[in-house]
Amino acid sequence: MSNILENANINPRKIAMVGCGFVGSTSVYAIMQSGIASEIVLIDADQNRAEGEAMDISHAIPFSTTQHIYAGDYRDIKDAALVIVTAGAAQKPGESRLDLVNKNVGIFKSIIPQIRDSGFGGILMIVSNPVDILTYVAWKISGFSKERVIGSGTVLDSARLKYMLGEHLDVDARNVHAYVIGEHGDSEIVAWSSADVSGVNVNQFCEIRGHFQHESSMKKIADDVKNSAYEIIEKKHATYYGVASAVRRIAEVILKDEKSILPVSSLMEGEYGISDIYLSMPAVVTSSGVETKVHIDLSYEELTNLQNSANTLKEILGKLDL
Ligand code: 6V0
Repeated sequence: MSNILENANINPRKIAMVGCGFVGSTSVYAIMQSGIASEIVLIDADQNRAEGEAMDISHAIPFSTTQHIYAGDYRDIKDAALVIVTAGAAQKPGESRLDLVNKNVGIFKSIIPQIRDSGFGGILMIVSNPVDILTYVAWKISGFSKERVIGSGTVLDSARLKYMLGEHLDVDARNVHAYVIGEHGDSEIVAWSSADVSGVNVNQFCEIRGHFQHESSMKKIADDVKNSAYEIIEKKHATYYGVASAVRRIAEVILKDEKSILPVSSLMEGEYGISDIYLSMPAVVTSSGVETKVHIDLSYEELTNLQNSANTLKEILGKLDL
């Protein structure tokens, strides 16, 4: 696959953020601190918000590396390597991600044509919820190739899983290799059968650390991962630090062409018997977007749950007027 970001019309270190609320602004802050971008443009329906966030974040530049951060509009994204969309309504306490669908599809019908018509040629990353549905909507409306349109998917959920497993096993979370796959939402699945800690099967590692109640522990950890957004929203009305770090990591992999494996949301084309829907499964991510899906072995129960997750999303997609 040719490297999209080698196109002479693209600045390979330029990022645009569409939506500068909690998630957008925190993600820009995380990206600014990492120093991976040389230019970040902030776009929001509330121009004052974009200007205020750009000013505030710019004042931290002397503590990072030189970069240009400013509020702009869709004319500024033509040469961006990466456009990230976090615009839209967020969950209120008690609301599921899927409850947001109609509001945010309406917002996407206004945003995505403007991104397409700007002449933008880079990678489009969707973060707004329900992320799998909205990534599919963005792909359809934009007409971009499937590789160029990705969702942040279960990168955040997988980080939550690694963190919680790390705590449970009293081991560095970076040595835990485990994925949440499927929908970023209520039907997500922990792929336990492929989970390991530095090459040691997760159940074996649990026993090394003195834990023997595998079934109840796995159920509790999977439930805690799934419910953590609800709990955080109940307590502080939004979640943004975790997702901003996930967005920063995906952006870094794309801009640096790292070829890292991340569970981003990508178009399913027959994998596990699922097609024509965006879902998360591990994939090799490069500066051209999703390059190769990484097929992990699933148990019968995990596979059935993944197919049910796909059916839930397909039902919702079927009701949308695209
Ligand atoms: P927020 O703080 O309300 O920010 C949303 C921003 O979008 C506001 O600044 C709005 O002005 C702006 N906006 C609305 N309509 C438009 C438009 N047409 N064009 C440009 N800007 C617009 O919400 P928050 O930042 O908390 O959440 C944003 C989205 O991210 C929501 O859909 C969340 O559900 C979603 N999240 C996704 C996560 C993930 O892992 N994928 C995690 C957390 C939140």
